[in-house]
Amino acid sequence: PQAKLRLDYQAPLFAIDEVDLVFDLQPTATTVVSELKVRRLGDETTLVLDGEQLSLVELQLDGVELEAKQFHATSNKLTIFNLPSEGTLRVVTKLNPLANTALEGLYLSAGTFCTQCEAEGFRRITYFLDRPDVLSVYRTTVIADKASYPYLLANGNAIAREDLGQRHKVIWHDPFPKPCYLFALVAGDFDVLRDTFVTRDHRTVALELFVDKGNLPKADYAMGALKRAMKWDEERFNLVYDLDIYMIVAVDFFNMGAMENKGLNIFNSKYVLANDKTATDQDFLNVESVIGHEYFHNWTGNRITCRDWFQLSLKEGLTVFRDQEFSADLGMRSVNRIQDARIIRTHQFDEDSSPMAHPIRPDRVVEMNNFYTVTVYNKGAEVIRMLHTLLGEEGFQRGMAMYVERHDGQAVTCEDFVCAMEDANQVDLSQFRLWYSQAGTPHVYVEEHYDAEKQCFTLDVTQSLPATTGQNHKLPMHIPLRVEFVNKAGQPKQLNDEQGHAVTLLELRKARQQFVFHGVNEPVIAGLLADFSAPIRVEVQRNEQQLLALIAGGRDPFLRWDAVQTFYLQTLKNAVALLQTDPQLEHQALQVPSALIQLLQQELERTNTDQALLALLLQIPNEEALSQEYDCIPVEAIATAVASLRNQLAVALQAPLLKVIAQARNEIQSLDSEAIAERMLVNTCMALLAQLSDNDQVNVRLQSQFASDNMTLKFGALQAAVHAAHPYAKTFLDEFAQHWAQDVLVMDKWLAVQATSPQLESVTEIANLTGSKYFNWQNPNRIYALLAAFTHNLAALHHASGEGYQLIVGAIRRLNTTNPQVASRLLSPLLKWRKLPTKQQVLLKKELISLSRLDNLAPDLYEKVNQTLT
Ligand code: BAL
Ligand code: ZN
Repeated sequence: PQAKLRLDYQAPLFAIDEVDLVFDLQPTATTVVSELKVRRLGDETTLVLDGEQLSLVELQLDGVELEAKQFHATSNKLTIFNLPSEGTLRVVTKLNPLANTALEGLYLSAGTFCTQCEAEGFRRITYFLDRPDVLSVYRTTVIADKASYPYLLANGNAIAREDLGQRHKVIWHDPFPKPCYLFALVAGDFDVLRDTFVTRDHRTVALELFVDKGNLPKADYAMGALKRAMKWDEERFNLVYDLDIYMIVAVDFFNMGAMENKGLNIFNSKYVLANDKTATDQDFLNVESVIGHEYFHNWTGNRITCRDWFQLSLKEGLTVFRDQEFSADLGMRSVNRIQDARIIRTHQFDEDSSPMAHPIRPDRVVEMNNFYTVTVYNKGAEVIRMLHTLLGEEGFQRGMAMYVERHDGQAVTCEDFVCAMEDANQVDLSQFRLWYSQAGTPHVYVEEHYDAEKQCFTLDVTQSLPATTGQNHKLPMHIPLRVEFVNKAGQPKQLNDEQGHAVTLLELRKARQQFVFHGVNEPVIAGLLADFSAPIRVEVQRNEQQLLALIAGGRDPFLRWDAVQTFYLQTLKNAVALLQTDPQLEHQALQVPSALIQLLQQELERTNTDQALLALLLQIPNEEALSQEYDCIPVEAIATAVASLRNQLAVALQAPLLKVIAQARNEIQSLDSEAIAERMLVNTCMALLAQLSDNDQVNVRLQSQFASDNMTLKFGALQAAVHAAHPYAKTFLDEFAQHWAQDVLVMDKWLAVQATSPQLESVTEIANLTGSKYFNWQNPNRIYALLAAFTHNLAALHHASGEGYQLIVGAIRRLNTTNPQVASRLLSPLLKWRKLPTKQQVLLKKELISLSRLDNLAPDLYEKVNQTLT
């Protein structure tokens, strides 16, 4: 496969102004008739259309069949010679949707016809200029059997319906020009939840939510979330919905989370279906954020789209930022912020240090599907957030308004976005643009000095950016560093600039920079990176007293949480160091500082603490997070150290942990922030306590929590028991399976809880689960729940037997031809083989080499394997 380069971009040579599609849907032989109004944009007369695995049935230009010498067709390309300046092409292709297991293009799964066209799936439906900068107005006719497919849907508004006897037909028209990746079609049988939304300009929009028969009771929450998102976007971003109808269809077989097709979103059912019997609080929050995300794309993605796929973060980074703000405005802002930071630190930093490291705007791509990454999405959102921090809400919204005014209806670049922000605010963002082009995680080293005589406090700041694949030399970045200060006694302290204003934001721009504060009458400690103001690593020496002062006096919740995390990490790293010198030490290697225990005790006893924040404070870094601290990952020592810390905290804190659980009010039906926070705390406490299986009080509590009707609590008890290898674990697992056997989404939790257990006894248990009736190799959700979850189980994946590698590489081989996109997601955690101990390196490299030699290796896998082995 050939790589494409960002800098090779060339504007399209032809426009396709109108597209008229007719789908005659049959499970194994669907006919697609496509009429394209094509217009030459320059002198070029040879038109090359993209295709993938297509078979051409008919080809006409302006009603006349083309002769053999006038075109050349392969399954992947259709070349037409001597095109006039304008003309109508009629292209007929035949597809087998039932055989389409890759779930890209048009496929039939679980009795539903469904499409997925982003990034390059439309070319699997018909020959086309499959690139996001070709915008067309679509008319789509769908014809199918009436009994099996009563609902025939496509983008835009339904403009005609016709009964054809056994079959029927619906014609849709979408007035907004769009790229083909936003095309969608669905045909199936559903229950429909209907509602309306009145826009602020008093238009009534019909809202329709399509779910599998019998699932209506699980659809209300998603509908509510959609209405909240529509209102929020009007109020906070001044963006109003444009069509008369907004449809969402939930399907069971879907590679991604959801897809923002114009007017017809297609969702993975796990981000729609939720009620309190089946969904955890986290599931509800995910539904709300994904519903919001896809809705927000209507402006940031659909009305203004990407010029080329290298610009993916233009719409994704911005839309993730928007969905994060939506969730924060409606829910628990500080908790969300900590969770966002955790994703960046654990997963995005990991990607940055892997052979697939790329900037948020990549320069080189073999398979576009490989770039729907935590870097493009989540780091992309952090880059937008930094702009927001630098410009403020008002300035940012001024920039947004200018971006929309300038580019509505266009396909544009990240550069266009930055220019709008710059022009609207009269600022120079030249250096800030490096966030789009330089890959990797900036390291910022800070030293503090206090001069009592001069009453002067100084921060010496050095930044560096490690080399990444293809980028050896980097320039200093423009980094917004939010700060606050405390004194040694743990009291907040205000430091002023020369004008007497409190300093809350430092802008780093140079490789070395000094910030000097005068009139500081006592030594202070800087809380650095408040609100996680940049996706960077900050390194500063902190002793116990300083950490305690920051925890006591910090006002920013992220800073307080981060100080506790540092405390945990220092403790764990000390233990790992001891274990590396003497592995026999086992659990005695870990000395939990008494100050840490005391601190947690105090937090548990404070009556006015935010319960969600307390829960986060009590969650120790997991094995994956700790592994980020090492260039060579000591797999076994990490697992031992983390297990030991968990255990010792449970022993030391058992009384206050039990008290918290006993005091819980258990308003199990409520989804307000307080009720969610309480359940978060109860589950966190139980996760620790479940390790004390000889404590009767714990066992009684564990059992009664598992008996709860609320899924958050029930699943919390199940996870606590399984992950602690509590004697109840097996009974709970059996009971859970018996009760929920019919609900695949609930059973995904059952698969995942086993795959992620730090106490997993052998990889064979997971291998055996691939043979259970709850698993299905055709369904991405099952594969993510069991196998992708397993790839994040550090100790099990990297077990020295190599069985973890065999399991995952075996799965990748199997999926290579059936669903390469899913296969490729399983591969990512294996790319960091060079950071493993020698024994694991040898085993994993062998598996990767054998994978690289596979016949028909999909481009998705080729790109990653090649990158990691060279
Ligand atoms: N555009 C792909 C799915 C999403 O990010 O919304
Ligand atoms: Zn998106």
